[in-house]
Amino acid sequence: MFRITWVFGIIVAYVILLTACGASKNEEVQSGSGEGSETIANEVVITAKNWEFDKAEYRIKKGEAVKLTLESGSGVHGIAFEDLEIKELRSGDSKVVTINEAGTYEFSCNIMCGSGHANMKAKLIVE
Ligand SMILES: [Cu+2]
Repeated sequence: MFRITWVFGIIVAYVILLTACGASKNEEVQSGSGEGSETIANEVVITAKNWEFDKAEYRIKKGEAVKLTLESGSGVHGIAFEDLEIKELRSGDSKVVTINEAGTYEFSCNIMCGSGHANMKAKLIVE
């Protein structure tokens, strides 16, 4: 009998702990790539052309939903991030992302677009 009470006590404590953590974390985690339901605070338009991006650095705030759009100035390009889930964003594509960790995320063109392809790199700075 003592043992059952003890186990039950642990379960109750665990559930309370889970609920407490879940409530505070939820807001951050929820904002993934959902569309429509959340307000998009920011939009970042990355313009790719032969053979560079319009900026070397793009800045966003951590924890905020940002719509990333890739546009093409000339040529056919795409972008992929090394350290993010975004592995394929093509010209005309948009993706809503929320990055909760500050840092510098490098991306590069992921379509073999010609002689300057290897130079097509830029950074997304999350602060
Ligand atoms: Cu390329």
